[in-house]
Amino acid sequence: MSAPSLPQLQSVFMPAGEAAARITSLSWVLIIGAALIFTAVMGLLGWAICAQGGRPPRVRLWIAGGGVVFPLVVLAALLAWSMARTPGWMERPPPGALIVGITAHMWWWEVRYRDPASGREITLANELHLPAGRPVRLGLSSPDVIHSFWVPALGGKMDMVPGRISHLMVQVDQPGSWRGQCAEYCGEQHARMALNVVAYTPAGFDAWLAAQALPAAAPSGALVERGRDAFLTQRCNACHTVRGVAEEGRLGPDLTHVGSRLYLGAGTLPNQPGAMARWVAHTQDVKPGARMPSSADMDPATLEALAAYLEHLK
Ligand code: HEC
Ligand SMILES: [Cu+2]
Repeated sequence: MSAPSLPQLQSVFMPAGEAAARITSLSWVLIIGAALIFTAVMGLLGWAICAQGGRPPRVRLWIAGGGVVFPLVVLAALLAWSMARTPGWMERPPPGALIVGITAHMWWWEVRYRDPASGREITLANELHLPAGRPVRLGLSSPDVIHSFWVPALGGKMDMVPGRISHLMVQVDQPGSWRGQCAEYCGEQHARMALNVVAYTPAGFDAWLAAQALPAAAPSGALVERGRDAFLTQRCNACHTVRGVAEEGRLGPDLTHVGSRLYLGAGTLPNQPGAMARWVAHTQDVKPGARMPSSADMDPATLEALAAYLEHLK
């Protein structure tokens, strides 16, 4: 389970799996076909403009052929071809599929797994970790406004509508990492609502999941211990859960393993040294409107301890 690199690429033209590749080839057919038809229509238009005066020959044939028969044939062929290429396994998950729940919030993603050992729920934020070569069924929902799940390399895009659960099957062929983004305007920080996908080998995924299933790491050293106490005295637990420490907070991301996250704030800050303190003290400068208050007047010693504690939660 090597450390994943920060995913940058976000392109439908680099599909990560079979279903996505089908959508990409369909896109190419549409783009090239539309370009050819556009060129032909412009050519005809030029011809009509140049040949001023007089009726062109066989007007009815052009109108009926170009206006009715041609679009009917092209659209019917496209419909049949795209239906034939839509995988039949979209409706029912194949046996052995991994089930992952994703809830879109303003403006971050909550991602839930079941621990196969204990059956308990494992919750993380803004990252979707997958085993390569295994089908994954996503259950998608939203408690607030309409968001849209879109990781271009995985193909497909699915609206996340309040009060409804939608499903999407995804599968990647190889380990790697890709970037996704909320694709339905959802308010002030819609642009900072990124989702990163990381795929492992099957064994690497099992190791990752087992590590995520563990409760928060016990503090090692006085600074980190003070940081854990500050997490409680500063009432961070009103909104955040750290499994094994405080488990009631549900308004913000689960922080049990926040130290292992690639980014903070849904792609806003790379999770480098210093990022935790900056996020906590200056939340509203870093991500204005985010539903977490800044702690700008926290005393520096407490902030340092708190940041050390959060970084320690690998
Ligand atoms: C009113 C609820 C609330 C309180 C109180 C709160 N947070 Fe947050 N926190 C949030 C929300 C909501 C987010 C997600 C913001 C976003 O990305 O848009 C968040 C995000 C974070 C993140 C980034 C997590 C990630 O994976 O992106 C960290 C770290 C964090 N909070 C730490 C703290 C600490 C430390 C405190 C106490 C000083 C605290 N929070 C207090 C609601 C809260
Ligand atoms: Cu959104």
